[in-house]
Amino acid sequence: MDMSTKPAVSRGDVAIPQKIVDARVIVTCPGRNFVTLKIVTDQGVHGVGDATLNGRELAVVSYLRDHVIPCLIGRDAHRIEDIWQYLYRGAYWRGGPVGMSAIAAVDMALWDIKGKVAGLPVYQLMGGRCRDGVMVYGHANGESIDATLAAAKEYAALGYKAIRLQCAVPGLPSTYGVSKDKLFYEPADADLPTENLWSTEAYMRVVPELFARARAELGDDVHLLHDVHHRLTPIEAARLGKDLEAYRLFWLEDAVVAENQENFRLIRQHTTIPLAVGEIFSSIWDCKDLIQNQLIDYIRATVVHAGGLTHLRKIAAFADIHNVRTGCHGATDLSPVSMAAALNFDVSIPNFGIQEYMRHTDATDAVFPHAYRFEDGYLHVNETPGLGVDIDEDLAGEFPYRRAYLPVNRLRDGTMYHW
Ligand code: CS2
Ligand code: MG
Repeated sequence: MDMSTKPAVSRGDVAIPQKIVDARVIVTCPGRNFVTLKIVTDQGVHGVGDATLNGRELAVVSYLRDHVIPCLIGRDAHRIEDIWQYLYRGAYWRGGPVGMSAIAAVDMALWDIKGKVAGLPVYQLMGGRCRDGVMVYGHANGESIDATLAAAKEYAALGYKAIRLQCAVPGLPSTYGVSKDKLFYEPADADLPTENLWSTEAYMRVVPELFARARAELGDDVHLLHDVHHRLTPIEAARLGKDLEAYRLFWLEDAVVAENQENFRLIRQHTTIPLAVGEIFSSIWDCKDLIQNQLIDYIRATVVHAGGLTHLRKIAAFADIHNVRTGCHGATDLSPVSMAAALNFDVSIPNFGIQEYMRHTDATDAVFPHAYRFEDGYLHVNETPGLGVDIDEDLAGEFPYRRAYLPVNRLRDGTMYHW
Protein backbone atom coordinates (compact mmCIF):
# COMPACT_ATOMS: atom_id res chain seq x y z
CA MET A 1 0.00 0.00 0.00
CA ASP A 2 1.30 3.41 -0.85
CA MET A 3 0.35 5.64 2.04
CA SER A 4 3.20 8.00 1.21
CA THR A 5 2.49 11.66 1.06
CA LYS A 6 3.91 14.73 -0.56
CA PRO A 7 5.25 17.41 1.75
CA ALA A 8 2.96 20.36 2.35
CA VAL A 9 3.11 22.72 -0.62
CA SER A 10 3.52 26.36 0.23
CA ARG A 11 4.67 29.38 -1.74
CA GLY A 12 4.25 32.24 0.65
CA ASP A 13 0.76 33.63 0.30
CA VAL A 14 0.01 31.96 -3.04
CA ALA A 15 -2.02 28.76 -2.85
CA ILE A 16 -0.76 26.04 -5.18
CA PRO A 17 -3.72 24.19 -6.70
CA GLN A 18 -3.94 20.42 -6.92
CA LYS A 19 -5.50 20.18 -10.34
CA ILE A 20 -7.68 17.10 -10.84
CA VAL A 21 -6.34 15.27 -13.89
CA ASP A 22 -8.00 11.87 -13.52
CA ALA A 23 -10.96 10.33 -11.72
CA ARG A 24 -12.09 6.74 -12.07
CA VAL A 25 -14.64 4.41 -10.55
CA ILE A 26 -13.56 0.98 -9.36
CA VAL A 27 -16.18 -1.71 -8.77
CA THR A 28 -15.06 -4.78 -6.88
CA CYS A 29 -16.75 -7.71 -5.15
CA PRO A 30 -14.45 -9.33 -2.59
CA GLY A 31 -17.44 -11.18 -1.09
CA ARG A 32 -19.78 -8.22 -1.62
CA ASN A 33 -19.91 -5.25 -3.98
CA PHE A 34 -18.08 -1.99 -3.33
CA VAL A 35 -17.89 1.12 -5.49
CA THR A 36 -14.83 3.32 -5.01
CA LEU A 37 -13.91 6.64 -6.60
CA LYS A 38 -10.24 7.46 -7.05
CA ILE A 39 -9.25 11.04 -7.85
CA VAL A 40 -5.72 11.90 -9.01
CA THR A 41 -4.11 15.36 -9.16
CA ASP A 42 -1.45 16.82 -11.41
CA GLN A 43 0.95 16.72 -8.45
CA GLY A 44 0.59 12.94 -8.34
CA VAL A 45 -1.53 12.86 -5.18
CA HIS A 46 -4.57 10.60 -5.12
CA GLY A 47 -7.56 10.29 -2.85
CA VAL A 48 -10.25 7.62 -2.46
CA GLY A 49 -13.95 7.83 -1.67
CA ASP A 50 -16.64 5.21 -1.05
CA ALA A 51 -19.75 5.33 -3.27
CA THR A 52 -21.34 2.00 -2.33
CA LEU A 53 -25.16 1.93 -2.27
CA ASN A 54 -26.16 -1.59 -1.38
CA GLY A 55 -28.28 -3.27 -4.06
CA ARG A 56 -28.21 -0.19 -6.36
CA GLU A 57 -24.46 0.05 -6.92
CA LEU A 58 -24.41 0.60 -10.66
CA ALA A 59 -26.75 3.58 -10.49
CA VAL A 60 -24.07 5.45 -8.52
CA VAL A 61 -21.37 4.21 -10.90
CA SER A 62 -23.24 5.77 -13.81
CA TYR A 63 -23.98 8.96 -11.85
CA LEU A 64 -20.26 9.36 -11.21
CA ARG A 65 -18.93 8.26 -14.60
CA ASP A 66 -21.52 9.92 -16.79
CA HIS A 67 -22.39 13.04 -14.82
CA VAL A 68 -19.83 13.92 -12.15
CA ILE A 69 -16.37 13.01 -13.40
CA PRO A 70 -16.61 15.15 -16.55
CA CYS A 71 -17.26 18.16 -14.28
CA LEU A 72 -14.31 17.40 -12.01
CA ILE A 73 -11.45 17.29 -14.47
CA GLY A 74 -9.39 20.46 -14.31
CA ARG A 75 -10.81 21.68 -10.96
CA ASP A 76 -8.68 22.44 -7.92
CA ALA A 77 -9.00 19.49 -5.51
CA HIS A 78 -8.40 21.86 -2.59
CA ARG A 79 -11.76 23.58 -3.09
CA ILE A 80 -13.77 20.98 -1.22
CA GLU A 81 -16.72 23.08 -0.12
CA ASP A 82 -17.03 24.78 -3.50
CA ILE A 83 -16.99 21.47 -5.36
CA TRP A 84 -19.60 20.10 -2.93
CA GLN A 85 -21.89 23.07 -3.61
CA TYR A 86 -21.23 22.83 -7.34
CA LEU A 87 -22.30 19.19 -7.45
CA TYR A 88 -25.25 19.58 -5.05
CA ARG A 89 -26.75 22.81 -6.36
CA GLY A 90 -25.57 22.21 -9.88
CA ALA A 91 -27.63 19.06 -10.34
CA TYR A 92 -30.85 21.02 -9.79
CA TRP A 93 -32.36 17.64 -8.69
CA ARG A 94 -31.04 17.77 -5.16
CA GLY A 95 -30.53 15.01 -2.64
CA GLY A 96 -31.49 11.36 -2.84
CA PRO A 97 -29.32 8.33 -2.07
CA VAL A 98 -27.76 7.96 -5.54
CA GLY A 99 -26.71 11.56 -6.00
CA MET A 100 -25.62 12.04 -2.39
CA SER A 101 -23.53 8.85 -2.40
CA ALA A 102 -21.77 10.11 -5.51
CA ILE A 103 -21.13 13.53 -3.95
CA ALA A 104 -19.94 11.79 -0.79
CA ALA A 105 -17.36 9.81 -2.73
CA VAL A 106 -15.97 12.96 -4.32
CA ASP A 107 -15.93 14.70 -0.95
CA MET A 108 -14.08 11.86 0.83
CA ALA A 109 -11.49 11.65 -1.93
CA LEU A 110 -10.87 15.41 -1.75
CA TRP A 111 -10.42 15.36 2.04
CA ASP A 112 -8.03 12.43 1.56
CA ILE A 113 -6.00 14.47 -0.93
CA LYS A 114 -5.95 17.55 1.29
CA GLY A 115 -4.73 15.49 4.22
CA LYS A 116 -1.97 13.92 2.17
CA VAL A 117 -0.86 17.29 0.84
CA ALA A 118 -0.86 18.75 4.36
CA GLY A 119 0.89 15.69 5.76
CA LEU A 120 -1.89 15.34 8.35
CA PRO A 121 -4.67 12.87 9.09
CA VAL A 122 -8.04 14.29 8.09
CA TYR A 123 -9.25 14.56 11.69
CA GLN A 124 -6.49 17.11 12.30
CA LEU A 125 -7.87 19.26 9.50
CA MET A 126 -11.26 19.09 11.18
CA GLY A 127 -10.11 20.54 14.47
CA GLY A 128 -8.16 17.67 15.97
CA ARG A 129 -9.08 15.02 18.49
CA CYS A 130 -11.96 15.33 20.91
CA ARG A 131 -11.32 11.81 22.26
CA ASP A 132 -8.73 9.06 22.33
CA GLY A 133 -10.73 6.25 20.79
CA VAL A 134 -14.06 5.60 19.10
CA MET A 135 -16.43 3.36 21.06
CA VAL A 136 -18.00 0.83 18.70
CA TYR A 137 -20.80 -1.69 18.95
CA GLY A 138 -20.62 -5.19 17.57
CA HIS A 139 -23.45 -7.40 16.34
CA ALA A 140 -24.46 -10.45 18.34
CA ASN A 141 -27.23 -12.56 16.85
CA GLY A 142 -28.58 -16.08 17.03
CA GLU A 143 -31.32 -18.54 16.15
CA SER A 144 -32.49 -18.49 19.78
CA ILE A 145 -32.13 -16.29 22.85
CA ASP A 146 -29.52 -18.71 24.20
CA ALA A 147 -27.49 -18.53 20.98
CA THR A 148 -27.75 -14.71 20.88
CA LEU A 149 -26.53 -14.40 24.46
CA ALA A 150 -23.69 -16.84 23.77
CA ALA A 151 -22.63 -14.64 20.84
CA ALA A 152 -22.90 -11.53 23.03
CA LYS A 153 -20.59 -13.12 25.59
CA GLU A 154 -18.04 -13.71 22.84
CA TYR A 155 -18.19 -10.03 21.93
CA ALA A 156 -17.78 -9.04 25.57
CA ALA A 157 -14.75 -11.33 25.78
CA LEU A 158 -13.27 -9.56 22.75
CA GLY A 159 -13.49 -6.31 24.70
CA TYR A 160 -16.63 -4.76 23.19
CA LYS A 161 -18.28 -2.22 25.52
CA ALA A 162 -21.48 -2.12 23.45
CA ILE A 163 -23.34 -4.94 21.72
CA ARG A 164 -26.35 -4.99 19.43
CA LEU A 165 -28.64 -7.98 20.02
CA GLN A 166 -30.85 -9.45 17.27
CA CYS A 167 -32.55 -12.79 17.73
CA ALA A 168 -34.54 -15.01 15.36
CA VAL A 169 -38.29 -14.59 15.74
CA PRO A 170 -39.89 -17.96 16.59
CA GLY A 171 -42.14 -19.15 13.77
CA LEU A 172 -40.50 -17.08 11.03
CA PRO A 173 -38.19 -18.83 8.55
CA SER A 174 -35.60 -16.02 8.74
CA THR A 175 -35.19 -12.75 10.62
CA TYR A 176 -33.41 -9.49 9.85
CA GLY A 177 -30.01 -9.33 11.54
CA VAL A 178 -29.64 -13.06 12.11
CA SER A 179 -27.12 -14.84 9.93
CA LYS A 180 -25.72 -18.31 9.63
CA ASP A 181 -22.19 -16.96 9.88
CA LYS A 182 -21.90 -15.45 13.35
CA LEU A 183 -19.05 -13.10 12.50
CA PHE A 184 -20.10 -11.82 9.10
CA TYR A 185 -23.66 -10.73 8.40
CA GLU A 186 -24.52 -10.00 4.78
CA PRO A 187 -28.18 -9.52 3.84
CA ALA A 188 -27.61 -8.64 0.15
CA ASP A 189 -27.25 -12.28 -0.72
CA ALA A 190 -29.22 -13.00 -3.88
CA ASP A 191 -29.29 -12.40 -7.63
CA LEU A 192 -32.95 -11.40 -7.21
CA PRO A 193 -34.51 -10.22 -3.91
CA THR A 194 -35.17 -12.99 -1.40
CA GLU A 195 -38.71 -12.88 0.04
CA ASN A 196 -38.83 -12.84 3.84
CA LEU A 197 -41.84 -13.21 6.12
CA TRP A 198 -42.75 -10.88 8.98
CA SER A 199 -44.99 -11.01 12.03
CA THR A 200 -45.02 -7.99 14.35
CA GLU A 201 -46.90 -9.95 17.02
CA ALA A 202 -44.28 -12.73 17.19
CA TYR A 203 -41.46 -10.17 17.17
CA MET A 204 -42.98 -8.12 19.98
CA ARG A 205 -43.15 -11.26 22.13
CA VAL A 206 -39.52 -12.31 21.79
CA VAL A 207 -37.64 -9.00 22.07
CA PRO A 208 -38.51 -8.08 25.69
CA GLU A 209 -37.60 -11.63 26.77
CA LEU A 210 -34.27 -11.35 24.95
CA PHE A 211 -33.36 -8.13 26.76
CA ALA A 212 -34.61 -9.28 30.15
CA ARG A 213 -32.28 -12.25 29.95
CA ALA A 214 -29.47 -10.19 28.42
CA ARG A 215 -29.45 -7.71 31.30
CA ALA A 216 -29.59 -10.50 33.83
CA GLU A 217 -26.79 -12.53 32.24
CA LEU A 218 -24.52 -9.85 30.80
CA GLY A 219 -24.67 -7.49 33.76
CA ASP A 220 -25.16 -3.74 34.03
CA ASP A 221 -21.93 -2.47 32.51
CA VAL A 222 -22.31 -3.42 28.87
CA HIS A 223 -24.30 -1.15 26.54
CA LEU A 224 -27.12 -3.00 24.77
CA LEU A 225 -28.63 -1.92 21.46
CA HIS A 226 -31.38 -3.16 19.18
CA ASP A 227 -32.43 -2.46 15.57
CA VAL A 228 -36.12 -2.67 14.65
CA HIS A 229 -35.30 -2.01 10.99
CA HIS A 230 -38.28 0.32 10.43
CA ARG A 231 -40.91 -2.36 11.07
CA LEU A 232 -43.28 -1.00 13.69
CA THR A 233 -46.04 1.56 13.65
CA PRO A 234 -45.52 4.48 16.05
CA ILE A 235 -47.85 3.07 18.69
CA GLU A 236 -46.27 -0.40 18.44
CA ALA A 237 -42.84 1.19 18.80
CA ALA A 238 -44.07 3.10 21.85
CA ARG A 239 -45.21 -0.14 23.42
CA LEU A 240 -41.92 -1.89 22.66
CA GLY A 241 -40.03 1.04 24.13
CA LYS A 242 -42.03 0.81 27.34
CA ASP A 243 -41.56 -2.96 27.49
CA LEU A 244 -37.78 -2.49 27.19
CA GLU A 245 -37.30 0.47 29.54
CA ALA A 246 -36.29 -1.64 32.52
CA TYR A 247 -33.31 -3.06 30.60
CA ARG A 248 -31.80 0.41 29.94
CA LEU A 249 -30.90 0.10 26.28
CA PHE A 250 -28.30 2.42 24.79
CA TRP A 251 -30.74 2.89 21.92
CA LEU A 252 -33.65 1.50 19.97
CA GLU A 253 -32.84 1.96 16.28
CA ASP A 254 -35.16 2.63 13.34
CA ALA A 255 -38.27 1.93 15.41
CA VAL A 256 -40.50 3.17 12.57
CA VAL A 257 -40.10 4.35 9.00
CA ALA A 258 -38.94 7.95 9.08
CA GLU A 259 -40.28 9.37 5.85
CA ASN A 260 -42.69 11.27 8.05
CA GLN A 261 -40.51 12.60 10.84
CA GLU A 262 -43.56 13.33 13.02
CA ASN A 263 -43.91 9.57 13.57
CA PHE A 264 -41.31 9.86 16.28
CA ARG A 265 -43.28 12.36 18.34
CA LEU A 266 -45.82 9.72 19.27
CA ILE A 267 -43.12 7.29 20.44
CA ARG A 268 -41.50 10.06 22.49
CA GLN A 269 -44.76 10.82 24.25
CA HIS A 270 -44.84 7.32 25.71
CA THR A 271 -41.35 6.13 26.49
CA THR A 272 -37.93 7.25 27.69
CA ILE A 273 -36.06 4.67 25.62
CA PRO A 274 -33.31 6.47 23.64
CA LEU A 275 -34.13 6.59 19.93
CA ALA A 276 -31.74 6.37 16.99
CA VAL A 277 -32.49 6.73 13.30
CA GLY A 278 -30.87 7.80 10.05
CA GLU A 279 -28.82 5.13 8.29
CA ILE A 280 -30.86 5.66 5.13
CA PHE A 281 -30.91 9.47 5.34
CA SER A 282 -29.27 11.41 2.52
CA SER A 283 -29.10 14.92 3.96
CA ILE A 284 -29.97 17.30 6.78
CA TRP A 285 -33.42 17.66 5.25
CA ASP A 286 -34.25 14.08 6.23
CA CYS A 287 -33.54 14.76 9.91
CA LYS A 288 -33.88 18.50 10.52
CA ASP A 289 -37.29 18.21 12.20
CA LEU A 290 -36.27 15.16 14.21
CA ILE A 291 -33.25 16.99 15.56
CA GLN A 292 -34.68 20.43 16.21
CA ASN A 293 -37.75 18.99 17.93
CA GLN A 294 -35.53 16.63 19.93
CA LEU A 295 -37.51 13.62 18.83
CA ILE A 296 -34.38 11.45 18.66
CA ASP A 297 -31.25 10.97 20.72
CA TYR A 298 -28.84 9.65 18.09
CA ILE A 299 -28.50 10.51 14.42
CA ARG A 300 -27.16 7.60 12.35
CA ALA A 301 -26.55 9.40 9.06
CA THR A 302 -23.24 8.32 7.65
CA VAL A 303 -20.49 9.68 5.50
CA VAL A 304 -21.17 7.69 2.31
CA HIS A 305 -24.93 8.11 2.12
CA ALA A 306 -25.24 11.63 3.51
CA GLY A 307 -23.02 13.67 1.25
CA GLY A 308 -19.58 13.01 2.67
CA LEU A 309 -17.64 14.58 5.51
CA THR A 310 -18.52 18.12 4.47
CA HIS A 311 -22.25 17.57 4.84
CA LEU A 312 -22.14 15.12 7.74
CA ARG A 313 -20.19 17.63 9.81
CA LYS A 314 -22.98 20.15 9.28
CA ILE A 315 -25.58 17.61 10.41
CA ALA A 316 -23.46 16.86 13.48
CA ALA A 317 -23.06 20.54 14.33
CA PHE A 318 -26.81 21.08 14.05
CA ALA A 319 -27.38 17.99 16.21
CA ASP A 320 -24.88 19.19 18.78
CA ILE A 321 -26.74 22.37 19.59
CA HIS A 322 -29.88 20.27 20.12
CA ASN A 323 -28.15 17.77 22.39
CA VAL A 324 -28.38 14.94 19.87
CA ARG A 325 -25.36 12.67 19.48
CA THR A 326 -24.05 10.72 16.49
CA GLY A 327 -24.02 6.98 15.87
CA CYS A 328 -22.83 6.46 12.31
CA HIS A 329 -24.03 3.49 10.32
CA GLY A 330 -21.17 1.02 9.90
CA ALA A 331 -22.54 -2.13 8.28
CA THR A 332 -20.36 -4.21 5.96
CA ASP A 333 -21.93 -2.61 2.89
CA LEU A 334 -19.96 0.52 3.80
CA SER A 335 -16.41 -0.07 2.61
CA PRO A 336 -13.29 0.43 4.74
CA VAL A 337 -12.98 3.80 2.96
CA SER A 338 -16.22 4.91 4.62
CA MET A 339 -15.09 3.46 7.93
CA ALA A 340 -11.80 5.36 7.78
CA ALA A 341 -13.67 8.58 6.94
CA ALA A 342 -16.22 7.95 9.71
CA LEU A 343 -13.47 7.43 12.29
CA ASN A 344 -11.75 10.69 11.35
CA PHE A 345 -15.16 12.35 11.78
CA ASP A 346 -15.95 10.50 15.02
CA VAL A 347 -12.79 11.57 16.84
CA SER A 348 -13.08 15.18 15.79
CA ILE A 349 -16.66 16.14 16.74
CA PRO A 350 -17.82 17.05 20.25
CA ASN A 351 -21.14 15.17 20.17
CA PHE A 352 -19.98 11.70 19.16
CA GLY A 353 -22.14 8.93 20.61
CA ILE A 354 -21.08 5.56 19.22
CA GLN A 355 -19.92 3.98 15.94
CA GLU A 356 -21.35 0.79 14.45
CA TYR A 357 -18.67 -1.73 13.54
CA MET A 358 -19.28 -4.88 11.55
CA ARG A 359 -16.01 -6.49 10.63
CA HIS A 360 -15.18 -6.87 6.97
CA THR A 361 -13.92 -10.15 5.57
CA ASP A 362 -10.18 -10.70 5.10
CA ALA A 363 -10.60 -10.37 1.32
CA THR A 364 -12.22 -6.93 1.75
CA ASP A 365 -9.51 -5.82 4.16
CA ALA A 366 -6.88 -6.92 1.62
CA VAL A 367 -8.49 -4.90 -1.19
CA PHE A 368 -8.73 -1.84 1.09
CA PRO A 369 -5.54 -1.66 3.18
CA HIS A 370 -6.21 0.63 6.12
CA ALA A 371 -4.58 2.13 9.15
CA TYR A 372 -7.43 1.95 11.68
CA ARG A 373 -7.45 -0.81 14.27
CA PHE A 374 -9.70 -2.28 16.96
CA GLU A 375 -8.56 -2.52 20.54
CA ASP A 376 -10.52 -3.22 23.70
CA GLY A 377 -13.89 -2.01 22.43
CA TYR A 378 -12.57 1.04 20.58
CA LEU A 379 -11.50 1.75 17.01
CA HIS A 380 -8.46 3.95 16.60
CA VAL A 381 -7.32 6.11 13.72
CA ASN A 382 -3.62 6.68 13.51
CA GLU A 383 -1.44 9.47 12.22
CA THR A 384 -1.41 8.39 8.55
CA PRO A 385 -1.92 11.50 6.38
CA GLY A 386 -5.30 11.68 4.65
CA LEU A 387 -8.02 9.18 5.51
CA GLY A 388 -5.56 6.36 6.19
CA VAL A 389 -7.05 3.95 3.67
CA ASP A 390 -6.39 2.97 0.06
CA ILE A 391 -7.53 0.57 -2.64
CA ASP A 392 -5.33 -2.12 -4.19
CA GLU A 393 -6.59 -1.80 -7.75
CA ASP A 394 -4.91 -4.98 -9.04
CA LEU A 395 -6.44 -7.07 -6.30
CA ALA A 396 -9.80 -5.31 -6.72
CA GLY A 397 -9.72 -6.35 -10.39
CA GLU A 398 -9.71 -10.00 -9.36
CA PHE A 399 -13.23 -9.68 -7.89
CA PRO A 400 -15.75 -8.74 -10.61
CA TYR A 401 -19.16 -7.22 -9.80
CA ARG A 402 -21.96 -9.67 -8.96
CA ARG A 403 -25.54 -8.45 -8.87
CA ALA A 404 -26.87 -8.75 -5.34
CA TYR A 405 -30.15 -7.52 -3.85
CA LEU A 406 -31.34 -6.89 -0.33
CA PRO A 407 -34.39 -8.98 0.65
CA VAL A 408 -38.00 -7.83 0.56
CA ASN A 409 -40.53 -8.57 3.27
CA ARG A 410 -44.15 -9.79 3.25
CA LEU A 411 -46.75 -10.32 5.94
CA ARG A 412 -48.26 -13.78 6.35
CA ASP A 413 -51.19 -12.85 4.06
CA GLY A 414 -48.80 -11.79 1.29
CA THR A 415 -48.92 -8.03 1.86
CA MET A 416 -45.69 -6.29 0.91
CA TYR A 417 -44.08 -4.89 4.08
CA HIS A 418 -40.97 -2.93 5.15
CA TRP A 419 -37.74 -4.91 5.10
C1 CS2 B 1 -28.42 -2.10 9.31
C2 CS2 B 1 -27.85 -2.64 8.09
O1 CS2 B 1 -26.34 -1.96 10.28
C3 CS2 B 1 -27.52 -1.72 10.40
O2 CS2 B 1 -28.02 -1.18 11.36
O3 CS2 B 1 -29.70 -1.78 9.45
O4 CS2 B 1 -27.47 -3.96 8.30
C4 CS2 B 1 -28.70 -2.52 6.84
O5 CS2 B 1 -29.66 -3.52 6.78
C5 CS2 B 1 -27.80 -2.61 5.66
O6 CS2 B 1 -26.82 -1.62 5.75
C6 CS2 B 1 -28.56 -2.50 4.35
O7 CS2 B 1 -27.70 -2.36 3.29
MG1 MG C 1 -29.93 -0.46 11.09
